[in-house]
Amino acid sequence: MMRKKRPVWVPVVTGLILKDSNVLVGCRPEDKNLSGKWEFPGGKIELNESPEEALKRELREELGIDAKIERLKLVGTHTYGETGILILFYEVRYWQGEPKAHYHTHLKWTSLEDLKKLPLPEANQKLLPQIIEALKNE
Ligand code: DGT
Repeated sequence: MMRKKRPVWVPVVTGLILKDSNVLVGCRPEDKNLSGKWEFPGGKIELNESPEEALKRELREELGIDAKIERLKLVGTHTYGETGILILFYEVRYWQGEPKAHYHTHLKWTSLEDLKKLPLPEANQKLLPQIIEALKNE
């Protein structure tokens, strides 16, 4: 009997890092999938990590900051080919250190208006109205 293939889901955490009314985005490096797209810093949750621990680690590795991970603002799903991603967006308003591009090619602080004009990963593009709504209420 044919068995149905088990779907593959990848859990991803990202930070909505806020300063005044701007949010921090980073441009994905050349050698990665989705290169040249502007994303919210973050990455995959490793085994034995809580989502908050994973995001704290990613923000340390990618930006060199020690961040306080606050509320879960939004959760979304997206499918890239055969793989599903479950993406969790956390609010980050406080951190120590100055964000530096250790992983991304560039970082920038962008207004919600300008966020709409940037090339974003499909998963973010799709959720943009909800992301903007979540950030507006800050
Ligand atoms: P790797 O090299 O296997 O660790 O994977 P990367 O570096 O391509 O991906 P990583 O660790 O940033 O994982 C995030 C995955 O989620 C990646 O496939 C891209 C996708 N993604 C979609 N939207 C976003 C976003 O806003 N931020 C981040 N960090 N990833 C996003």
